[in-house]
Amino acid sequence: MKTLLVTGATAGFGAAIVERFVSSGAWRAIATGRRQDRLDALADRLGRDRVHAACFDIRDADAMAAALDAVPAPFRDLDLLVNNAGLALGTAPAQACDLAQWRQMIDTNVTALVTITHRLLPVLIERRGAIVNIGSIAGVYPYAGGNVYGATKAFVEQFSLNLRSDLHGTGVRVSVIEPGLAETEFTLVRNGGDQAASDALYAGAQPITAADVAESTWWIANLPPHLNINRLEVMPVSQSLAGLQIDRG
Ligand code: NDP
Ligand code: 8X3
Repeated sequence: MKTLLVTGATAGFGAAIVERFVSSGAWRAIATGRRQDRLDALADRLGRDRVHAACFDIRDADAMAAALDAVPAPFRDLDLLVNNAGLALGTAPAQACDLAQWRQMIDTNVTALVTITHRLLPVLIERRGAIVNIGSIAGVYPYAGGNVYGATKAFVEQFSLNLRSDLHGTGVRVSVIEPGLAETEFTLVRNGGDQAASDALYAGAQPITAADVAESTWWIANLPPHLNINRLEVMPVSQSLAGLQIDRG
């Protein structure tokens, strides 16, 4: 049996990834996030012998280290790290943004991601494992209101590609998945809990589902070991790119 660790497994992509892998019967999972009740529900549903719940705020490096030190033996031989925990806060133009929200996105999407990766690289190298980072189309294509969120995801893309170079010869695979419009709690969080705004964004759009991202992750992780997906960009059919803007004022 193989083991994966999924950050941000209390909702959205992360919960679906844990479900997809553990339900296969071939994987056990360490599931992380801040909401203990949701981690408990996931572990109870899929089996405590198959899901280890590790509750911590990923921005708190000491709490992260303590939680990883406390992982029980069967879950310690890590084969796959899925760096998924992350968030966007706000859609205002840069000049109207709250600096605290910018810092929270950087602390979560960038600093915490590199901290947990740094901590787990030795075991991943030892086991010739894999890393799947969840980036975003927002890290590739700019849009108004994307400012720091998009920049954090651009970091995730380049960090993933650079990790591949550094891990050359170790057998460790590194991939970044870059989804477009996907219905999870993402927009609820981004808009400060405004469910109507979230519903309005996804209405009629047939967005990507969490299960779709879980399936992409499963595909990447289960390819023959001589193959590496460097970067996988996925959009719903309903979403495409539009042009540049010109100010004639
Ligand atoms: P959700 O809001 O549904 O899930 C986000 C997860 O991140 C939750 O489990 C949450 O756990 C966790 N998380 C956030 N902050 C912290 C923290 N400080 N400590 C620990 N865990 C944290 O969103 P998605 O599933 O959509 O997002 C998953 C990833 O996918 C993110 O990186 C996001 O940027 C990215 N993404 C999302 C897209 C979308 O349109 N939905 C598209 C492209 C990329 P908890 O709150 O319990 O701590
Ligand atoms: C989430 C996708 O387009 O809402 O990363 O920024 S988008």
